[in-house]
Amino acid sequence: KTLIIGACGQIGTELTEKLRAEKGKENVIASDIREGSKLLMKSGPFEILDATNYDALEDVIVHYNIDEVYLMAAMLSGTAEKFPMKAWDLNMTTLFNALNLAKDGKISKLFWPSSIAVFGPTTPKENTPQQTIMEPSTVYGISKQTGERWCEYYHKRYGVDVRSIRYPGLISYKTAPGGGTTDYAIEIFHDALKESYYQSFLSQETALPMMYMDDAIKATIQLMKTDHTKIKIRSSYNLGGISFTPKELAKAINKRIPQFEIDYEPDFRQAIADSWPSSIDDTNAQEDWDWKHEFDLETMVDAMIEGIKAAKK
Ligand code: VAH
Repeated sequence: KTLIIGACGQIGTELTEKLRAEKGKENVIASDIREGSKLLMKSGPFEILDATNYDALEDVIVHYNIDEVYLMAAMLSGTAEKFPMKAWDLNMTTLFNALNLAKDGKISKLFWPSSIAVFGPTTPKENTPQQTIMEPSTVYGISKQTGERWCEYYHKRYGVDVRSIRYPGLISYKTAPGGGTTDYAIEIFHDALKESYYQSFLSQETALPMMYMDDAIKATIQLMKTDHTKIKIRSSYNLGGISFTPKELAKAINKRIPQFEIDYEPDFRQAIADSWPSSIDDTNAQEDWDWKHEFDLETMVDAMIEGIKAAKK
């Protein structure tokens, strides 16, 4: 059986939906620190769980006979700058608890999300390679870089089957964004449809690596299904997707909503975005587990606008 920690989050919500559709809802236990959407709560087993508590996590693993875990709980880049020590504790303690349960044979497979936030201002910005300079300047990025080092250590030293992806900014409409720097690319759609206006907290030329959520979920499940002999990277795989600036995104939205207007008022998150790459090379994911993203900027914009309109009905 599968346990999703952080199932009510931006990725967790859609990951739970997809895994329940694939594995049967009784085989996928959703958990989070608080309850989630009505859809999620009524579509299968749910546990209130603080995964920083080892005993509480172990109880759920034993009670449901869990063998694989998706650890999706974390504090994202924007919020983590406001609460550095809380972010470090949440992001690292949950990872150590999951890694130690795997080391002790209590679970057989673990997915843990990293992020392009592991790269910093000294990293080459264009087509950032899998192995390169990594001097992250955010608490969130530091926690993800350190987490990658521990995942690789636990795999090499104890044979733990932990798999990871460096997600780019993820764009979706089914849950509210969770305190990230790339969240402008989500908020912009809701505001464009509500009031044909959006004030961007990033400047117009800030290019960032992005991906539509359907592609990110597909990649996550595809990596977890891949035969372990094909997995060459046990820190975390680069995942590229698309790359665009707020200006390019606004232009694509204007084609669908001609009256839409945008202003730019960069806030503290501009410095975070400036420290990240603008595009990512994911050749290793393509070669090791046949990764290929499907949504480009235009199809992502259509999917978001249609999705938000449908959800309003
Ligand atoms: C954030 N959405 O903005 C997350 C992600 C690459 C960005 O890690 O913090």
